[in-house]
This record gives sequence, structure tokens and C-alpha cells, in this order.
Amino acid sequence: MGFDKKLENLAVKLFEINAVKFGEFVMKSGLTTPVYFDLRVIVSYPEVLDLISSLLYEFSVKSSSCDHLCGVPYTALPIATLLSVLAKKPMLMRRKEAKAYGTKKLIEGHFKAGQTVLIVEDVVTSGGSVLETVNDIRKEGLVAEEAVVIVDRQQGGVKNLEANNVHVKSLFTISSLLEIFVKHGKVTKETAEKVKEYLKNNQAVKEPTVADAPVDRTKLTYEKREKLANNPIAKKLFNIMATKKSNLCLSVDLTSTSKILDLLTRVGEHICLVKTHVDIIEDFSESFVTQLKQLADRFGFLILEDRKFADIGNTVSLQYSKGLYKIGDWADCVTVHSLPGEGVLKAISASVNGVSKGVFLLAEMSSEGNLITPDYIEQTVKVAAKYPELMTGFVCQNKKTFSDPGLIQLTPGVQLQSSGDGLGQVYNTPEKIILENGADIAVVGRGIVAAKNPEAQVVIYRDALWKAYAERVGAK
Ligand code: 5BU
Repeated sequence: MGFDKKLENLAVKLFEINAVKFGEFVMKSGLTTPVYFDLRVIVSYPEVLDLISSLLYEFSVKSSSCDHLCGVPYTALPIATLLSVLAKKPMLMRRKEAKAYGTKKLIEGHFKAGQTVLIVEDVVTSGGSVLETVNDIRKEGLVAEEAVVIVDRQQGGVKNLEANNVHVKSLFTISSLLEIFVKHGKVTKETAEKVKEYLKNNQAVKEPTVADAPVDRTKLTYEKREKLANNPIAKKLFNIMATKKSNLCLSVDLTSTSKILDLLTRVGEHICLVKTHVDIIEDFSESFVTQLKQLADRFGFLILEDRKFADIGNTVSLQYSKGLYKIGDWADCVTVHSLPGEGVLKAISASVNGVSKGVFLLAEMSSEGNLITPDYIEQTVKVAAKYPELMTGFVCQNKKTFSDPGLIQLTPGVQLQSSGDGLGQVYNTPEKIILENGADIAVVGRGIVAAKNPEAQVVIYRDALWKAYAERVGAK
């Protein structure tokens, strides 16, 4: 097989083992990237390690007159090891930190000043990591003027290294990878264009390091996420969930205030959030609101009014704070459609005016045949990022809809008894929505409200949801 064919095979393999991913990744640094490399995973695939090292050998090491090879810690270490064996050339190891005791050497291995070193690296973005290794090597009197890398992210790193007298050869650039991925139907042309556009606008950014790796929010505990939340209601909710061991939101879709208050008196201790539709109540009064808030205080749950605001900003700010219901006075958080655009969030932000309130933005719906498209979802998540103080989370159905661990995924459409209601509602089980769909809080309505014995049902749902969450974060 020719070199180019092998290169193509390797690219496809890297895609298949998730060493390269496309989407929207929020780094711990807060920056986002549409493409993320995680070549650490290659240690689990000996055939990929073999392919990478043989290609790097053919491509660069074979023709290099270097005396030593040195991998940039940590991902490139196994590759440098394999290359050293293939080329029969000794390897040097650079420590990330000098040992606190003993020799305090930065570079391990036997060498003489003046000898040359070929640096091996997995991904180059700004070139910063390669330079750190180069500098430590140069401090020992060694010559480091050549580097070989698997992927050049084309964000200025190669130029930066050349400026520091390090000549770089890369097996792939993002462009060459994209070409192969498009050819093999792994990514669409649109995605490829989006990535190229991103690269054009993001030159010489900080190299995403292991510490910057995108976090899988669903693997983090609610306690950890409380610390990562910006919105005060999200913080409170994470805290309540962790303390009460409940990720259950009860949707009290009842039309009389006495029935709602009576039900909450019986089940309030088991829920973290109550969700209301205040406009279906036939005897709404201020005293209802007072009693609802008393129950929320007594049992320690928050109140979400599922108003689904969807008008222009000015109207929404009136609907939020005025009229019969004065929602903004008593609801800790509300649901909002992103359909009208940013104005809705701006309006609520202004109405809230520094008081601890929150918004769950609708990114997806549980009903069959709803008209929300992937682009709508993407734009919804983008607009939300502009209002970190206001955003409690998203109402959505999928783990991949957003990645910010400080936001909460609220997912309706949960029931044990049936898979639909004949009017378009689609139900999933507690296990599925927590473990597969990534929900942080599950909304259950009729599964509890319409049950013969709501007190018994609420415990069944709470326990099933909590058990699934504990399994998800690896807690016992
Ligand atoms: P159910 O009885 O569990 O089907 O009630 C679900 C509640 O969640 C109900 O109040 C809906 O208005 C609400 N809901 C939903 O079911 N699906 C959605 O996508 C959204 C809200 Br958004």
C-alpha cells in the first residue's frame, strides 16, 4: 500500500476512535472550538500506534540525521518510544516538572552537549508545548531544530516555531484531514467550511492542553457543577438536588389551587423543583402564591413557571412582571422560547434587574413532529451563551445539545406507564433520559399527578432517577 493510502486509512481510523471530534466544544478556558483532537486515546489502539509510528518514520525520522528523539509529554511519549525502536536511535525524556528530590534533571537519558534532537508531538496549535520542550533541551546544550508532528491545527503554531528556529514537518494539517473526512463521508462539506472559517478567525490561540479538555458535564456531580454555575438559581438547584438526593421536577398540571397545594404538601419532600402552568388554574389568587412559596420554603424546592414566553422583548417583559399573575414576583425561573431572538433574554434580564432569577431556554421539545431544526438548536445554544447570569439551563432532550457544565438540562416527557399520550407527547423512562439523553432534572407530570397514589409514585420516580444519576457519575 502506498504512503498516501496509508495516510488516508490512518485519518479515517483517528476519526473512528474519536481521536478527532467535530461539534461545539467548550474548553475549560471558556474558548470554544468546532474541532477537538484527543490523541491520548491512541494508547488503546495498538494498530493505530503502529500505523502512526511507521508513517512518521517513513515521512521524517528515516531521513533525519538527529542523534536523539524526544516526545513532548505526555501524548507523544509512546509514539517517540516506537519511533526510537524503529529508527534504532536513543530517546530522551523530558520531565514536566523537575523532581523535588535527587538529581533534579529536566531531561532524562544519556547525551552529550551539541548532539541533535528531533522533537515528536501529537498536535500543534500555538506551538507553545513544543517550545517548552525545545527550551528545556536547549538548556542542556543540546540542539533542537527539528520537530515532527501528527497534526498541524494551522493556527500559527508552525510559523511560531519556525521563528524560534524549529523546523516542523506535519503528517496532517486540519485541511488535509478535512479533505479525507469529506471524501469518506465522515463530515459534511458545511462542517468542513465551518472549521476552516474558525481557523481563519482563530490564529495563534492558546494550545488546548489536557487541562483544557472539554468536560463531559454528564459525568460531573451536581456538587461540582454547583461551583461551575453562573446563574444563582442554577447554583441553588444543584445544591438542592445534591442535598435532597432528588433530580425530580413535578409538573403540577392541575386546574385548582387546592389540588395543587394538597399534592405538594404530600410529595414536596421528594422533589427539587415544581413546574406550574399558571394560566390553566381556574381560581388563581395571591393567597395561592403565598401558600405555594411557603410550601417551597418548607420542603426546599424551587418554582418554575412553564410560561414559554415567545413574543417580542417588550411584550415579554410586561407578561413577565405585570398582569394577573405577576410571574416575575414568585417564580424562581421561567421557560422561554428562543424563537423571537435575543430580545426575549434581554427583556427578562432587564426585568430581573439583579434579583436572583433564572431562565430555562427551550432548545428542543418532547412532542412528536415539533418543528425545531438542528440549526435552530445550535443558534439557541449560541444566543444563551451571551446571558450567563440569567441562564439556568435548557429544556432539551439530548446530551449533545449543550456542553456547559454550569447549566442544567431539564427534560420533560418522562413516564413509566406509557410511551405517549395520544396527543403527540413522547415518553421515555427515567433511566433512558438520565443515562442516554443526558437530563439533569426530569419533569414528570401525569405519571405522578394522575396516579392513584401519587405519594407512592413520587418515591418510585425519585429513586429511579437518582439511581440513574448515581450510576452516571460513578457514585454508589
Ligand atoms: P406530562 O404529564 O409528564 O406529559 O407533562 C409534561 C409537562 O412538561 C407538561 O406540563 C408540558 O407542558 C411540559 N413540556 C413537555 O411535555 N414537553 C416539552 O418539550 C416541554 C414542556 Br418544553
